[in-house]
Amino acid sequence: MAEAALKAAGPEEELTDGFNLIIDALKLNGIKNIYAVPGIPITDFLRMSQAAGLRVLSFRHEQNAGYAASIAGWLTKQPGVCVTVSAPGFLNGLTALAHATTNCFPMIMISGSSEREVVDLQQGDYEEMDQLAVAKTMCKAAYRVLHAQDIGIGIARAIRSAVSGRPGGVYLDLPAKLFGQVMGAEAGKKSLVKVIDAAPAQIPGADAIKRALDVIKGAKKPLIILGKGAAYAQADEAIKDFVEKSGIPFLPMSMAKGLLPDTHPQCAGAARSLVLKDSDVVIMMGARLNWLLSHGKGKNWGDAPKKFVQLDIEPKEMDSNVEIVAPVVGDMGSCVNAMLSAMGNNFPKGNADWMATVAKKRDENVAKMAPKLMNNNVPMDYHGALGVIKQVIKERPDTILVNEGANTLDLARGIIDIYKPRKRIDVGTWGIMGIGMGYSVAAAVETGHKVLAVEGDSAFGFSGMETETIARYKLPVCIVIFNNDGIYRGTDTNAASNDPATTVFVKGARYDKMMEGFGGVGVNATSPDELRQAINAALDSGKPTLINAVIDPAAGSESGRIGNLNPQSALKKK
Ligand code: ADP
Ligand code: TPW
Ligand code: MG
Repeated sequence: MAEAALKAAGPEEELTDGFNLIIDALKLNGIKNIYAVPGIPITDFLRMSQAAGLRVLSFRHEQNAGYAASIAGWLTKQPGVCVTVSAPGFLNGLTALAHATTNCFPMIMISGSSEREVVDLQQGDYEEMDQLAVAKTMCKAAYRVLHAQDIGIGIARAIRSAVSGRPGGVYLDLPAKLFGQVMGAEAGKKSLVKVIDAAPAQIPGADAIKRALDVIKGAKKPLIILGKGAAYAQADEAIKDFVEKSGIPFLPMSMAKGLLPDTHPQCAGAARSLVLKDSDVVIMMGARLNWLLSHGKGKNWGDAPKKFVQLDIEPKEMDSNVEIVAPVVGDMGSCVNAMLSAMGNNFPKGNADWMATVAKKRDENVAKMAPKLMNNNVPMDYHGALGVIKQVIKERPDTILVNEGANTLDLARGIIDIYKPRKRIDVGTWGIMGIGMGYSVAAAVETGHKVLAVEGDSAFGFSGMETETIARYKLPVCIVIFNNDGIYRGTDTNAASNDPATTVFVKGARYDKMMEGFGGVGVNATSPDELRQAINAALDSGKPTLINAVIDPAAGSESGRIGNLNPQSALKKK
């Protein structure tokens, strides 16, 4: 093939090849960063990408590179790109591709693959696997490119599929032979496609807007729920206007925190149980009625009859769990702007009594929590340590907070206020452990802001080797490990043998030594004061830092706030 192309091109014509065409196609479409792990057949591709001015972040494990790409997509509205080797590298990246799809993050995973003719006859090629078939079930779209002249179209399709409509993960399969395929440079250039209007506005119908506003007008106790789809849309001003003009209390889902500040007078974050129970009209904005919201029914939602309005780009999301009386389908910016203009200037401003009831409950709960956050206990409990971090973020609201764990996640989500949009990134729809270091790398690279990763000791372990990646690229990331010697608690025992219990780790482990080993800063913090000093020093210097925050092993509870989801054995011995 390469020889035929060489001949066809003629001896004096300038040539290009698969390697260069992929790089040119990505650059033409504004891709700046690639998250990857090198190896056959993509080692040279990554070298050439770096030489051509793309930033290549080389990871220690594909899952972390994939998580980085997925969150890069959510933070920027451009597909995050992850590149892996064949079979095992591909499979390592697949969890992240599925995660991107589940969370509605635009991402493209590009994997090198073995030759079709050998794979299809199952003749045992190096890292042989029918990757396209495997990937198809886990992503929004999957494509394979076999000819150099199709690279432009292949990448264009991948980009458009990732970002248009409901965003998601896309797989692009590139067999090893493609990289070296040669064609005339001129024809190659012409074959590239710059994607025009990759995520077209989706304008909701005027009737849908009127229907929604009529329902809202009839509400006595309305509630707005903001989800990570609303934060993704980057329609921050319009959403703020809508919330304020309507006077309705809002409840932010985890990654929508900061879309409006958690300290906003209409924020109902600390009155969650009350607003879910007592509201009569619920306006879902870029949030799904999945398990995180008890599917919109059951005891958390109380007995009062409810009507749901839903703004979402995905028509199939409507009526997924409960009846949606007013579906508004479109992109969030278009939906909210249409609502705002139809509201005009005389739209009734909420129900002041209801807002006051919500605010009172919120303020009571915040006041009840305040003294716990000031405690100076040694060993630290979650509240003492999180009180420090709450204050740090208040003073440094541009910092991006990465958060995973069980108690470490649930308590941090409730306690740490976020002040600006897209400053909190976490375990997402699956409650997945392992996003921490990949997210930290991408957050630093894509935004240029400092990153504070608050990690359970177990959660950290899933991506901990990327501490080296953070040190190698000298990224301004401060990792705080809430080290309670284990999963949920460090106090379990095993009476049956000398093996440790399944939820406990090495007692008194010193994770800070890992970062020291890679030339970064490591600190062992045993009190809230030490923790405060160490975090502030890290965020001032921007040096890669890992703080081992020693937490009382008895402080946490099983599964954090979701222990009720654990199945119980009726036969369990006491
Ligand atoms: P959360 O976990 O914060 O509740 P979900 O991930 O469950 O949020 O829901 C996000 C929703 O946002 C999805 O239903 C998705 O279709 C929707 N969405 C994503 N992007 C947009 C957009 N640009 N405009 C409108 N809706 C969007
Ligand atoms: C990919 C199951 C949920 S939370 C958790 C695990 C293993 C760790 C909790 O311990 P940690 O936090 O991080 O030390 P803390 O403060 O409560 O002690 N595998 C995957 N995802 C999930 N969610 C799990 C396992 C799990
Ligand atoms: Mg722990």
